[in-house]
Amino acid sequence: MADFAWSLGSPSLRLGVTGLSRAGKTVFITALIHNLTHGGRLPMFEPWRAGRLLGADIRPQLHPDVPTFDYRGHVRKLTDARVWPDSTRQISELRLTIAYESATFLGRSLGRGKLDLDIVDYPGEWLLDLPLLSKDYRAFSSETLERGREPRRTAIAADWLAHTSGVDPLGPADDEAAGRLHELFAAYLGAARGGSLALSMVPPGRFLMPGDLAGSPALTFAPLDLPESGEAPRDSLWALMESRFEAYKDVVVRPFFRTHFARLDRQVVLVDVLAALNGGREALVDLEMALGEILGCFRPGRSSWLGQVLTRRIDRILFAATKADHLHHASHDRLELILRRLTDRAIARASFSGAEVDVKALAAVRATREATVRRNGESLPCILGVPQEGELLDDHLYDGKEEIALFPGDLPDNPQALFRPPEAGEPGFDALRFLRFRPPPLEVTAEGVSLSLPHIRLDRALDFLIGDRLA
Ligand SMILES: Nc1nc2c(ncn2[C@@H]2O[C@H](COP(=O)(O)OP(=O)(O)OP(=O)(O)O)[C@@H](O)[C@H]2O)c(=O)[nH]1
Ligand SMILES: [Mg+2]
Repeated sequence: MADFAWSLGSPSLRLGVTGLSRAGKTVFITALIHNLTHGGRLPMFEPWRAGRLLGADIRPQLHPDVPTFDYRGHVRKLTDARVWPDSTRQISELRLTIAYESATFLGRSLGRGKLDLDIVDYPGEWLLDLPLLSKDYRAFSSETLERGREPRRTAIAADWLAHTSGVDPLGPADDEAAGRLHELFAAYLGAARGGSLALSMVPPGRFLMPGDLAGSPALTFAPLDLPESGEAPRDSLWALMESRFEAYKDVVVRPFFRTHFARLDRQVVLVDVLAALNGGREALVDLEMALGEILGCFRPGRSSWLGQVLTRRIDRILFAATKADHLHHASHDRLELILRRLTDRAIARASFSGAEVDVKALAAVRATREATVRRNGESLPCILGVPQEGELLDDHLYDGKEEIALFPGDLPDNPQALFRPPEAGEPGFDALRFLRFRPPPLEVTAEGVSLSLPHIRLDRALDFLIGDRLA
């Protein structure tokens, strides 16, 4: 009923901005709003090119009990302090009302067109919980322990695994024991996500970003080494952990997805391919697995929980490799190819029936410029920018002030090469190095007007995601 009543208002479009943590969701949403409200340069966005875009305003969002996306705060940080927004800790929402002139005679005769664009921002870690919904505690435990025993994870998982193997699942339901196990497990997840490993498969997501639920029983569980068969005896540690795992799904995970994902019309899936490339082959394979599991949950129909909950059909999905400004534009096609390779299987398996799918490399905020540098008689396509304070390259620590020209390395023509060990003579991952740059200074015109945030292909993304709804 609510959905029906809602659809009676002015035309609206709910855009899902999906992505793992640090993929670039908050920056993407901020840049999108900034460009639409500040007359950004969007030549590949048809309504802009045709001069039909009349303006955009931020309006109160749909859910009165959800915080408003702190657009102004984020812009201030980006443009005044030239620092990126902090990692998102809670959900927020925003409605942007876009005014346009219709492209058709009939449309124009009906007056100005209006589209309400609803966007939600949330901590990317929470997305990792979607695949948990189809798993029971036994499956969660065995998968998680198995993953922890993989060679790349052994060093960081050692303490937690050693402690787990000394715990008897059939022992008494001891709250303190559960707490200790949880602590070690959460520390392991944090280490897998952070540091140089940059792994993606680190559920449950709220363990990394608990928000105000920190310390609650629903967030105080961990996997156990369970007997091959049988059920949890009453009052056992196993039963306690199992009930908390189920509570986590029921009271934490499902309500979030039901409220904020069920009505999506369009979706942009942001993927930080470059961070995975920095992390090496294992990080890339891990990212592929995480994307596969998550996208599988969007499969329409009865076979997945989310599929049953989706009340609208998502008819367009854009997969975007973010932060393309870390590369010279000559490499953007290759970046797109890698993303295609990363998501191909997931897209095929999820069979987004009928949805139009596109893949693009973009930068919501372009932090670099391009230059060609000659070195040893060779021309290298470089990028110019100010590395963030604390970035390290070849033992040089950057102070956040110095501008440099960087040749980040060549991406392979054939993305397949990244997913298997390199052959003789082939450059490995080590040849690639991406630094994080500070947001760019805003250009000011001779009249003293500051221009909107520069971007790469944000206009194409907009055209695909909402262009047809402004026709
Ligand atoms: N150069 C460049 N860096 C970007 C861009 N977008 C994001 N980044 C970098 O990526 C980081 C993460 O971006 P966010 O938008 O905060 O990522 P998020 O998906 O909201 O992350 P969570 O809130 O942790 O889920 C930023 O701090 C920037 O360092 C971009 O367009 N260009
Ligand atoms: Mg964020």
